[in-house]
Amino acid sequence: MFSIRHPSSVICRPSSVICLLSSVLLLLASCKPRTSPQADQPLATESPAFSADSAYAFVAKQVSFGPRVPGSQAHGSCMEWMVATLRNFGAEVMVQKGLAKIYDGTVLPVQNIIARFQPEKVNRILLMAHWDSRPFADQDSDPVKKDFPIAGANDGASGVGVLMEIARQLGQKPATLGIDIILYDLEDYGVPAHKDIEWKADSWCLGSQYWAHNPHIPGYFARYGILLDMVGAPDARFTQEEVSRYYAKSVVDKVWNTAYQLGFGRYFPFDQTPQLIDDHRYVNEIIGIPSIDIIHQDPTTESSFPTTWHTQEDNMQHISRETLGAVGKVVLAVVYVEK
Ligand code: AHN
Ligand code: ZN
Repeated sequence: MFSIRHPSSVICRPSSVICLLSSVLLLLASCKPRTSPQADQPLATESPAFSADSAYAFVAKQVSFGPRVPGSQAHGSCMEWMVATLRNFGAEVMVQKGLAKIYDGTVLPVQNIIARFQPEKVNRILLMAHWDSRPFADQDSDPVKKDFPIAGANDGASGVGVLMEIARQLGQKPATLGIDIILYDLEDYGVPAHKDIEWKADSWCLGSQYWAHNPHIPGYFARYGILLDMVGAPDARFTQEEVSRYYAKSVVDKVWNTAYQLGFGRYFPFDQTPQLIDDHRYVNEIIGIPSIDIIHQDPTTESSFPTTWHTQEDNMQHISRETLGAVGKVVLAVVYVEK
């Protein structure tokens, strides 16, 4: 027989200070809040096959325009491509145009892309991502690189790429519910960290704030919303973020249990991570549609985001077909199970 020992007792001599420290760290790590999987989540039997290759190609296509910085030619060309492609997949597409004030007071146009499948249906699900890319690489370790815009392969393009592939599938085989896909502009124009300017929460997510105050249909509602943000890294871990848990716990449970049952538990651990500012926050707070964020948070980095976040390393070299596929298959399964 053997007894269960605390793991640190295996490797430690009790007198060592370092050892004590590492035991405390181990203990803390093992105490991080977790929920647990439920294996009775109903699974869609008729959910179509999500193509990870296709999603990857949609990410690469966006990046090929160059950084989609609001006001740039790449931004305009990418928008034309997204609108035409979504129309081609059978969606009813509109571009919501407005104005928003960025952190320094400059007023910029907002262009939110709204693609509706089966717009006549009353019961709807809202899927979201942001399509703009950050004008600065303010988290890059190289000061020379900070003033240049990022490729945003993960931060922006990955979420849009997965939603474009979902749109392609919805066009071929309609879901039972109506689906709205909103691609928000101006998510990533928040206060630059490398300038001496005070950080302001509301300087982010200007496109979603605009939409939440001016929905494309007065009184618009959906059963729930799912936001995809930074869903392309090879080592991505999608943890249960606090705003999502607070406003939409049942959606969090549904998505994480579906991932577990489809065998994607490695990407969707049942770990709880702190709140963050992202587009879902305004959809929850202003419109009241219970919405979650599927976002890669990394508790080991100072920013809490992946190491390529807001750096020049956020490029196609750090995009994984497998991760895009895991996210796409989970979201498709969730969408197609709804009646
Ligand atoms: C914060 O920086 C607190 N939130 C930003 C969320 C984000 C930026 N997602 C992508 N880029
Ligand atoms: Zn960003």
